[in-house]
Amino acid sequence: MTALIIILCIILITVVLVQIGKVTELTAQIKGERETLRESSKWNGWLSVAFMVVFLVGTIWSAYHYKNVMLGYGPHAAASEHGGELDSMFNITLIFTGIVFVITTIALFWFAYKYRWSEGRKAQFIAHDNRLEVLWTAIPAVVMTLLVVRGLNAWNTVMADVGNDEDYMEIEATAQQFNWMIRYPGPDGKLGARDYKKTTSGNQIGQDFTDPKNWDDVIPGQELYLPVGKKVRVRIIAKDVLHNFYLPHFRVKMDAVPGMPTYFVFTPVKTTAEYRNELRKYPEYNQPFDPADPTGPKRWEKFEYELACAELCGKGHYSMRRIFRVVSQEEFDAWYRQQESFYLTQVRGKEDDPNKGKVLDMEVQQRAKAFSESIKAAVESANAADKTLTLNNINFETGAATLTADSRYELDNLVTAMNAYPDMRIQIAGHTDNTGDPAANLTLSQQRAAAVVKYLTDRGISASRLQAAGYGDTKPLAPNDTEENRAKNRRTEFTIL
Ligand SMILES: [Cu+2]
Repeated sequence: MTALIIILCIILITVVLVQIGKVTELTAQIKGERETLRESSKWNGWLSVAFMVVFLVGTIWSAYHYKNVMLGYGPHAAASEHGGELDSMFNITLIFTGIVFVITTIALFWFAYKYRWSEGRKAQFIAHDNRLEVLWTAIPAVVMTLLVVRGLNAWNTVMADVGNDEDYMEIEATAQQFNWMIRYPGPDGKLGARDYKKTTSGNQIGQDFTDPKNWDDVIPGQELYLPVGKKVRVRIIAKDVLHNFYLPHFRVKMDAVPGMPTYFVFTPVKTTAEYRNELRKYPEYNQPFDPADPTGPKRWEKFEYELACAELCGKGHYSMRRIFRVVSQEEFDAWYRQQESFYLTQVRGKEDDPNKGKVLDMEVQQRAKAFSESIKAAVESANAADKTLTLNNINFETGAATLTADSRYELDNLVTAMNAYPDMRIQIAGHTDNTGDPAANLTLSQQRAAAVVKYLTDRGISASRLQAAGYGDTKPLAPNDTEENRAKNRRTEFTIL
């Protein structure tokens, strides 16, 4: 229906224009060609002047009207250390081009008016003028040189990479159709190696998990945090097509190119809360965020720093939006502590874990820490039930009392604890599940407890502080009805006496 109306309108307008043309022709015949020419030239001249005025006033008015929503003006001062430099460069360019814009606009339309057709006037023919040539070559050349030199200077400042001794945080942004995968280093502060050949559905950015630096790396969820005042280096990579890493409020913009890592270094200087407070001072941002809900939150309250893809990378391009929150170092640390290692939570122990069956240094450290904490709690507790602890990660060869090699980590933690608490005496207890002969289970559990005691005495712990006991299947923790429960019942415990 709308299309039909539009077509009808176009036809009608065409008919009207044709009719106007016919009327003009007719008047020209009546009044004479010369008179018509003078009339229409005068009209065109005045219309040019009117257009010039409306155009210039409109341009200047709209720039003024929208000044508080443009980056670099009003509340939108750059939120990064280098941003001000870029803003002032854009301003200088704007001043030069603005002057030229106003002069050429006035000249163009004024000349159209002044030199409109008039009886007997002839155009002057100038074949060549050296002075003019020099003028209009030299002025743009000088201005351009100034702008380019300033721009190069700014580029070198902004694109300077981090120095060796600088304190900075490195994160990584991998673009793909249509999302960003942002990776933070773990507590080691280093991002692990990647190899595109290792990319799988469970390892989207191709982390090489044989590299220990990868083990603690974090791939956070939707919310991303950055500490204010801390230098950030972003490694930027694309997996498929060209994307662009754009943080407009920080004046950070860099292509993400497949096969060619790029980077950007910047320091956020304004927290999200500070930016919101700045916006709050302007009427534009005191409008309701959702026009349908006039009593709801204001626009300034909902402000977030956003990461956008600034390259038209495909039909889902618009969805490549992420939120960065800039917060104080303390708030950042609190958020960072909650983040879990991608490797340990998603890959460790699974089919494609290249370290399957190995105990990692970081796990040894974590377990030692957890062990010393739980033993401290048990020693200090007045409750008898709290004095019995299960030795995790202790394994024996099937059906035998021989400790497997990877049991030593937990046993060494126990040795450390025995040395830390020289008065502590313990009983080691072996337990089995209910499969097999009960008498054999009992013997096996006794032998296994004895094997643990032997491990400890071999490392200098006095035998007088140790007892071994075997309970077979007589003290299950859970009914022996599932494999999971049976695994729970096969255990080695120790009780502080
Ligand atoms: Cu994109």
